[in-house]
Order: sequence, then C-alpha cells, then structure tokens
Amino acid sequence: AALAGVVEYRNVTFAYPGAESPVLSNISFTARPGQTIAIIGSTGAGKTSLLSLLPRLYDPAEGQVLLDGVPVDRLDRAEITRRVALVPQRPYLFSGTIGHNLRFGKTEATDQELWDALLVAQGESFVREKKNGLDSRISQGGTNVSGGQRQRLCIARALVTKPRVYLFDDSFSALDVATDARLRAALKRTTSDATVIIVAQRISTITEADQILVLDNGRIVDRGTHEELLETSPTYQEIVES
Ligand code: TTP
Ligand code: MG
Repeated sequence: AALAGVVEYRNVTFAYPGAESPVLSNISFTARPGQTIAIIGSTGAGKTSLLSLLPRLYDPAEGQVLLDGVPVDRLDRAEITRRVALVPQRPYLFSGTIGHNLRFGKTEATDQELWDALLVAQGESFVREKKNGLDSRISQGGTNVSGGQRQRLCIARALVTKPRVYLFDDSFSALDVATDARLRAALKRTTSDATVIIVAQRISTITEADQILVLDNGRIVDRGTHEELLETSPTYQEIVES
C-alpha cells in the first residue's frame, strides 16, 4: 500500500558535512507497520544521527533511506512530514499556549484531538490541572514545565499529526519508570498499525521491541529480540548490566 509506512535503510553510510570519518557505516534494517524497532548504544554511537536521515535533516553519503520503497530524496518534504513524526532528543516548546504547541504540526486539529493525544502521552492530568487548560501559556523554551512534562507534550504533538512512522529519540528518559510503562502501553494501543522506531537508554523501555539494533561506533554490531541478545550479544549484555 502506498501509505503503509515501511522504512528501509540500505547500506547507509553518513558523515557530517566537513567531517573526515563517517558517524554511520553500512547501516541496513527494515521497520514495518505494526513493528517497534529499538536502537540502543552508548553515547555518541550515532543513534540521533541515524534517525535524522529519515526526515532528511541530513542525507547519507552512500546507500539509501527508503519510505514505502521510495528513496526519501525523491519525496517532497511536505510528504515526509505528513508521514513521519520525529520527537527529538531535546524536545522544543515555543512561547505560546499549550494548544499552540500541540497544534504545531496540524493547525486544524480540534481540542478533542489534542486531549486524545495528551491522554495517550500521559499529559492529560497535568494540563487539566492547570487553570487555563490548553490555553495555559508556555514560556520561551518551555522553561515553566518540567523535563518530563515537556517530553510528554512533544510526544502528544507528534500523536496529533497521526503519522505512519514515529521516531522517538530518547523520548522517555525524563519519565519515571511507571509513567514510561503506562505511556508505552497506551502508545502501543493507539499506534498499533504504525511503524515505531525508539532510541532508548533504559532497557525496560525496549524489552518488548520486535527487534533491537545494537549500535556501536556507527555500526550495527548485533540485532535481535531482548531474549536473543541476552544470549548472543556481549555489547548488549554490557548495556543491560550498566
Ligand atoms: P549522535 O548521533 O548524536 O550519537 P547518539 O545519539 O548515539 O548519542 P547520545 O546517546 O549521547 O544521544 O552522535 C554521533 C557522533 O556524531 C558524535 O561523535 C557526535 C557527532 N555529531 C556531529 O558531529 N554533529 C551533530 O549534529 C550530531 C547530532 C552528532
Ligand atoms: Mg542522541
């Protein structure tokens, strides 16, 4: 189907402009609708860089990134934005109301759609508790909300756009373990036919992923389910034990 949301990285190598050595080497994987693919690896391994190639923040030096079989450099950017939502590692809130911030990717969204997204993102109660609800002001950079609240608002913002593909870059790290678990369970229900790629630090966030990619120094060194990797991957075992 044309709008399925199949993501494929095919032998992707990438270096930042002006840099000598690549930060990603020969990356290949496929993520299909209904699947959750997790990416784990130490700081600087290239996780954020890997995600950035799908929405074309950068283009690879070699290889291809495909969305539903089409190389992303042949799609127009508006089309990519409609299909792919990236929740960045440092989620940004701008000065305006919570409603403005949530409607950033879909200006015509109704209040009900915003509340539905907040419910999934576990942000419903803290927004409801504010005197002005969706009309509450966010200060520049979102300094008047906590890190965990900011993450939940940015996840809700992505949900509002109802994309085919979700990219979560360490989006659950500021949440306590219980909220993280509730959020992911709710996410799984509402995004069950979407493609989900999660970068995570915490093992508990990704144990149920269909496939985990272990990234080390820009390469996928191991891949498999949590159980498989516990058996086969020394790098994964190290991360689990750390
Ligand atoms: P990242 O892709 O940012 O590594 P990461 O996301 O795995 O790390 P973390 O867990 O801390 O979020 O960086 C990989 C390499 O690329 C690293 O050496 C820094 C470099 N880099 C740049 O040169 N420019 C950039 O804009 C970014 C994001 C990274
Ligand atoms: Mg990162």
